[in-house]
Amino acid sequence: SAERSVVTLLDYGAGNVRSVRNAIRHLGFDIKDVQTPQDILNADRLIFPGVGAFAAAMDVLNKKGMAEALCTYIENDRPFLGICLGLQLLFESSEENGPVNGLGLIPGMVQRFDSSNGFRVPHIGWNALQIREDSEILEDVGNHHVYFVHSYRAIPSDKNKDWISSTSNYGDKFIASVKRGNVHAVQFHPEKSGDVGLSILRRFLNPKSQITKKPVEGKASKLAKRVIACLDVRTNDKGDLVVTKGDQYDVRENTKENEVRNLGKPVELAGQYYIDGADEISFLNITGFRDFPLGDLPMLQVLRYTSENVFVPLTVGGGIRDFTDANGRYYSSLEVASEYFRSGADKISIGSDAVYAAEDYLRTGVKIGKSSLEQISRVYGNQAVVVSIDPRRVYLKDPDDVEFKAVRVTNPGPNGEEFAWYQCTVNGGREGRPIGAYELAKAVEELGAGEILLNCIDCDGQGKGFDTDLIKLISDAVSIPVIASSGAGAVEHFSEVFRKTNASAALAAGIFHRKEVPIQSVKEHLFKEGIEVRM
Ligand code: 1PR
Repeated sequence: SAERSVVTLLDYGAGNVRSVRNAIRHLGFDIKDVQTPQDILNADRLIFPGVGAFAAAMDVLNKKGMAEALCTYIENDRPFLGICLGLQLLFESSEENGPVNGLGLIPGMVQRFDSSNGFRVPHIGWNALQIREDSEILEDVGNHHVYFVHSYRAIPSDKNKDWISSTSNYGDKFIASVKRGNVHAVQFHPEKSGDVGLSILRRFLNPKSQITKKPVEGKASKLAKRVIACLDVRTNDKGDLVVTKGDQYDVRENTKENEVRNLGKPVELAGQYYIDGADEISFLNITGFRDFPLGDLPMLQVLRYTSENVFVPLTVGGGIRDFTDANGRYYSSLEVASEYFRSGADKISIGSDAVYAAEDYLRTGVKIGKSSLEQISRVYGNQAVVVSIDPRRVYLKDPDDVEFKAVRVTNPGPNGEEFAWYQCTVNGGREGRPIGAYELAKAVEELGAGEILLNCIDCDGQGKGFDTDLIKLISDAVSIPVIASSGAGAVEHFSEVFRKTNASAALAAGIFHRKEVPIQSVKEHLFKEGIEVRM
């Protein structure tokens, strides 16, 4: 067979570029890694997926002599594709921990999104583009959405307008991609944008496949509401890793044997949900709190295999905390998270350990910086850290009966109680803690969480709809995205949660596993209801 073509990848080791590698390989290309500045100059085709913080990236590029090589390569109009920070670094400067100078090839400063007008930062999710003519690699995008995750962006101006190949809207209009000659860069993640993203990469890798088609003149776009498929994963009694699903967190069958409910194989199901149009996939290692996850190699394998064929964001949670094993070897939560990232996760999700961190923070008023949440968010950025909240509803006659934030509930409690507070739990709902979901959400936002996965034990597996009282409470309290979870039973539950609350995404498990409601039907329903979704 013909030799596979080679693409050069600039990975300066500051973070996870596994998904870019997977996408390149999936498209049939081999990867040559840049080791020296000369490798940049010798490249036929260079992909630069920037990760981490702007200043740190510039530092590495300067120290390794790669900044100059990159400028020369780009100024010589050699085929280049920058991704995310790989676009931002082309600009003159960034205000991220700065101002810090960039490569200075494109006029303008990269600035933080303005969150003052209610737009949540980071900008996480699927947005459509307004594409200019001659964008070449964006030809197939049309009105499709692509996946963004960033807190900083460059703004179009007279000085940089010749570079702009597409813009998008989030609060204001920002630069979604640039192009000049053979040089391209995109703010979004083609490697996480499903088929549309793969086609962008394919066009860059295979310029011969380019036919100059007129791009669709897009309209101003809104961030799409995401539909997430969640796989609760654990080892069953036979020792196999299975997708399971609880009823109010109880995952054992109601039989004499009491076996763990088995709804399928994790890699297969995740692959199916990707094909079915899930905007994101979450794996929760639900016994991670007691079984050390790095001992749980099958879970890491699940991530590795899944990320080879699934090109939407993957989140993994369960067991992220400091741990000392039976031999006395100590593992930091950061090591656990790093292993998850290396195996293909885009985000990690922290449950129990975030509750303890929030309790400490609220008690002392001091951010120690040592919690798993703070450490992982410092190293990987807050967009990579989700906090999973597992609250249980506690009804109240009088909201002043507790020191925690209570709400008036839509459906009164068993004794006619009109109020409730939402008590956080740890260890898969087994232990209630002295902190409410509201207090926890606000604390973890301050500690560096980039997103909240909001479950509700009472609703889990019931199919009666999301707890919109809870979701409204939390999504109004924080300015990071909130994922509504637990209780979806019909397509109408999704439109209801988006209409009644400020949730950015809705997650479901049971209805997808049992094939009661396909993801596509959820999307079609939302679309019909006038809610922006990725089709
Ligand atoms: O505490 O950091 O080790 O994280 C443990 C993680 O595992 C947490 O994210 C916690 O939510 C999750 N978890 C622990 N035990 C269970 C259980 O079910 N016994 N699952 C569990 C949480 C909730 C959702 C579920 C939605 C939607 N499951 O993941 O998918 O409720 O379900 P539905 O659509 O069927 O209603 P740590």
